[in-house]
Amino acid sequence: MKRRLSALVSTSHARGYRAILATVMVFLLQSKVPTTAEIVVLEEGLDGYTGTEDTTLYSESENSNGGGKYLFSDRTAQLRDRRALIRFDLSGFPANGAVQRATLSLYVSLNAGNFGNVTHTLHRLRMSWGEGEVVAERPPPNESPGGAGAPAAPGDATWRSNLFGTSLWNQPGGDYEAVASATAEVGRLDTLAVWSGPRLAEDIALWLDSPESNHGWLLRGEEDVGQRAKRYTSSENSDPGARRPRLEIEYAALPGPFSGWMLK
Ligand SMILES: [Ca+2]
Repeated sequence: MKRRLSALVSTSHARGYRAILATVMVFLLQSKVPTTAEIVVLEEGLDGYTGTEDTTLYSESENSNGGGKYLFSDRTAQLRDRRALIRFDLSGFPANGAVQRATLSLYVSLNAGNFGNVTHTLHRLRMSWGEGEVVAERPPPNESPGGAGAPAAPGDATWRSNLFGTSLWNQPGGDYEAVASATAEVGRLDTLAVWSGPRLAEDIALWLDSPESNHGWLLRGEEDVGQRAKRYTSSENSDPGARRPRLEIEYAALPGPFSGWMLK
């Protein structure tokens, strides 16, 4: 059964209830009382959800594209690297939820040379960053899809800055966990790229326990061969047929009076 976020749950309450939940879950599992599986779907604009932040880092400049309708990842034909950042606000997640599975899907709207089977990895970010309102796409006659970005505004994330004009990453290109949380073989134009696996679910569980550590993920390619860059639709995209970034979280929910939906 699918349910979607419709109200915020107090973080402090959530922590307290989660501790109780852990104890009760152990009891239920030992006593073989069935729990129900639920799925939360987070997608910008879906059922009023507005918690997605996403942008692109450009290796050759201090450009950004936080307000643009596309995200970019991997190496271009000019041997310039792009990395996408994406974060979902989880503050409305049910307090009775024990995360079992997480899946991120992104829609491929263009790829250089239309190469398929390009490996892109998601890495948990270790530092906060800013999504500004810069829009890099330009209409005709100087049309541009935004692949080179546009000059950053204060507070934007760029290749060197987590917050442009205020602070820098410790490592240019973003501070992230070296071990990938998930890997996907990304296909061609008009396909969905899907990341999942236990480490992705562990990231979600970590962020639910420590909301201040939720800086989202960095998406990068292998960056070893040119013309492998992919263009994905961002959370600002409203093109017909395109789909915004979607995070689905499957969790075990306690039945009866312990239901987190009662905490609204
Ligand atoms: Ca954005």
